[in-house]
Amino acid sequence: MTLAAADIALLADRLCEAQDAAAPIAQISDDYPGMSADDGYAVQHALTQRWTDRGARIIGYKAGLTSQVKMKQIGIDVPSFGVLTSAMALPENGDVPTGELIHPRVEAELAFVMKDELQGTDLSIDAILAATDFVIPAIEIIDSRYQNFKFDLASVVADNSSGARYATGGRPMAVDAVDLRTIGVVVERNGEIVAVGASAAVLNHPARAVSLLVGHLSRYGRSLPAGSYVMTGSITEAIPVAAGDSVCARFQNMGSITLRCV
Ligand code: OOG
Ligand code: MG
Repeated sequence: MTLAAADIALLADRLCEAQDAAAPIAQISDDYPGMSADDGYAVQHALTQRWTDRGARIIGYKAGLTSQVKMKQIGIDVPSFGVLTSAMALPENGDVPTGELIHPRVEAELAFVMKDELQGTDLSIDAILAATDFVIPAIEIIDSRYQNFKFDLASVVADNSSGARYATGGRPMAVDAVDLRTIGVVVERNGEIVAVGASAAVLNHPARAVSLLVGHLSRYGRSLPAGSYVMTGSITEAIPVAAGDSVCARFQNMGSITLRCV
């Protein structure tokens, strides 16, 4: 199915309003059952334009559903991509504004900062690493705009792959200073360990998520610009948080990020 331009605009408005009001809606494919993932990305694109029209800048991109635990948690076995804007960035060790969110969940991820522009499909891990400036620990706060965090692929990509906020912290590392497959991660909520994982959980190597993202952008005639900040997907299952919680993601040899939910 290919959505009409008027429907794309209407759905982007619906998602934009749900996010602004922190009020959940039914997944949009309920009203458009034949909707494809491409339709979802068309809605995401229109949604992104609403944000940039308001003055947000695109800082980079996120890949999601790149680990088995996440695919199982959500019930979708295809990676989904989204944009990261300046309006979503939280300061290091900052506050998560839960009043602006519906049902936030926290994810521990590795982020890549790119030094060269990339385009093309099936780029090798070596090609991705050669174009990477450094990697750094990250936390993503996802927040589906859909009731009960329930959605199919078309609906979640339309909703910018549940992207809501993100924070970066810890130590930046050159790609040849670490084995990017074996970084252990521990997620704590209020001092209690709630998830553990290792970075190979992301497609056996998180650089593969960057390669898939570049392939995705290339399909739409775009590229991954130099300087982009790329989140590669949660290493563990996502952890629900509420006001009053403190969360900490510890990355082996790379430091930690702590956020307070207010
Ligand atoms: C979709 C976004 C998943 C990740 O890191 O796997 C994601 C969702 O789970 O709502 O960001
Ligand atoms: Mg994520």
